[in-house]
Amino acid sequence: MLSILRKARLKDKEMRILMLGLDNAGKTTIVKKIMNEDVTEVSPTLGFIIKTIDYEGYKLNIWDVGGQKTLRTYWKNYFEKTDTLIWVVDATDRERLRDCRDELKGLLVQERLMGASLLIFKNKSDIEGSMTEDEVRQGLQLDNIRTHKWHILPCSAMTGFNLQSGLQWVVKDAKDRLFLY
Ligand SMILES: Nc1nc2c(ncn2[C@@H]2O[C@H](COP(=O)(O)OP(=O)(O)O)[C@@H](O)[C@H]2O)c(=O)[nH]1
Ligand SMILES: [Mg+2]
Repeated sequence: MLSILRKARLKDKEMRILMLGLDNAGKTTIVKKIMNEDVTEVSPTLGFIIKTIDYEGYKLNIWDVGGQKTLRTYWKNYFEKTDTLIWVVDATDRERLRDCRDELKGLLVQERLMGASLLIFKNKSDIEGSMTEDEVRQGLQLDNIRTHKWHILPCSAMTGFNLQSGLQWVVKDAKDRLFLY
């Protein structure tokens, strides 16, 4: 049933994208940069922000939800009908990579996220000495993921590097799924 509804919405070219990650990963900055907004002043997200982006004829509704530890218990309120989960990783935050992995693992067992594809943004790639794609891939144990179609992309919310490629993957994946079901 859910997958039928999902497909109906994909046919309407409307997608629900849930952007999650630890606090300070750069989620809000990514959304702002995509929207061409000023990224010099971003304050921590306490609740959530929804932004709609028109991309290649698709209407992408992006839910940017606060990632502080105290807010993570509320993430579950946003799972329903998610087409794509964008997991944002701060590539400079080696100390919390394990925490980051555990939170992601916790999401991937959620029944209501089962049909969603997963895009991992390795953000802050503009910062020298930040983790490589391999480090993040291994740290998050991405190769063990069997439940979701996933893809990792290095990006920078500051320079805008690869943000469009990320959206491109999201939309391409949605198109592919229309043929799969
Ligand atoms: N250098 C650099 N800094 C970033 C990048 N993305 C975010 N930041 C900074 O990281 C901090 C947290 O960003 P924010 O978007 O609030 O993270 P959120 O908690 O995940 O929404 C801010 O000071 C941003 O300016 C990036 O790609 N490169
Ligand atoms: Mg935020």
